[in-house]
Amino acid sequence: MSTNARKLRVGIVGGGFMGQVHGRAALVSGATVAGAVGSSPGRAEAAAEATGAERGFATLDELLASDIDVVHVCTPNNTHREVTLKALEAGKHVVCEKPLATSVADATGLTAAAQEAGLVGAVPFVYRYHPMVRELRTRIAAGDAGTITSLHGSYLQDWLAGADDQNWRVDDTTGGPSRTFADIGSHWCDLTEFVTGDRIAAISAQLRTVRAQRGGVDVHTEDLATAQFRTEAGVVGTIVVSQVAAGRKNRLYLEVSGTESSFGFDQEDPDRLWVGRRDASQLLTRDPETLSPPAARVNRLPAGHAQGYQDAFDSFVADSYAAVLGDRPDGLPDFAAGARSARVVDAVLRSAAADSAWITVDNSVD
Ligand code: SOE
Repeated sequence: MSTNARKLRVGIVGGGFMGQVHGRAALVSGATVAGAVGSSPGRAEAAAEATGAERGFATLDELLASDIDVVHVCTPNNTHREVTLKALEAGKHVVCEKPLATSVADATGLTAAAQEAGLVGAVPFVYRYHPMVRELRTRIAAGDAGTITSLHGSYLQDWLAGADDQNWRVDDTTGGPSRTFADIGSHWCDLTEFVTGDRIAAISAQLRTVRAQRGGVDVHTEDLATAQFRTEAGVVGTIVVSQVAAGRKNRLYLEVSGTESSFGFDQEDPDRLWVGRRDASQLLTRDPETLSPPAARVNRLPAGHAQGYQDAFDSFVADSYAAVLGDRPDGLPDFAAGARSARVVDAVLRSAAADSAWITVDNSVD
């Protein structure tokens, strides 16, 4: 990964789980985490402690008035637009948690705002940064799959399986109109499009809310979704995403089937890539000696030293900072990727609302 020519100063907005992940990645990337903002002025110091920041700022405005280069937006989804716009207006580059915004119009608007301001906007579709994902992408680009015949997989979690499990993501006023698909289905779709270089063209989806109430409060967001889709190249696929699948913690699985080779990637076993062939299938392990150059570029540790989620996040943040410093790192998920994801999520919602009608995804924009 590229090293910073200059020490960037960054601020983190939000001190929850994701704020902490961003803070660690910023420190690993050599940046100074100059400040953090919490959910209220009284939470400023707690946010600073949680994210490893030098100090807490009572308000976003105070953070933006300081000499930071980059803002990490790790707040509930309904605030992404406002916080990101303010940061861009203050001339700061932005790393904004996904979903970039809760509507296509807002996500598109933020993409345009970053472009017009000449500032970097990055969205952490971090599974792109597992070396074995880059290996898969390289092999597909080289034609190793032959003709891709189908795409399938799932993204399953169980942290909202309980009747009273709660989180701000459950509430559509803070999380947005889609929960499970926008939160994790978005990762799966981004990853699939990233490794295949092919885009989802049309989708037919079903949503289910298994827990109609949580803690006595009505739930308006989906606990799970299933979808079938076809791509621009005419490949067919299916996906199941759920946050109520007991026993599955954060299991994203993607299988690409081809006439020559098939590939299977499991986010909970990210140092391996299954390569299926009719005669001799293989389980490739992450070994920098044998990785293709694009995969080796995001490799962090020697063979046999397990790499995982935080490492992928560290590589993503390192690339975001490299972009801030003028590089064009290959495969950095930018705001356009966030807006693209919003269009896919929107198609899922519209399909489900129309009894699983096929909805065309707007692919007229990049
Ligand atoms: C919660 O569902 C969550 O933290 C997501 O928001 C992340 O994007 C995913 O990587 C893990 O799960």
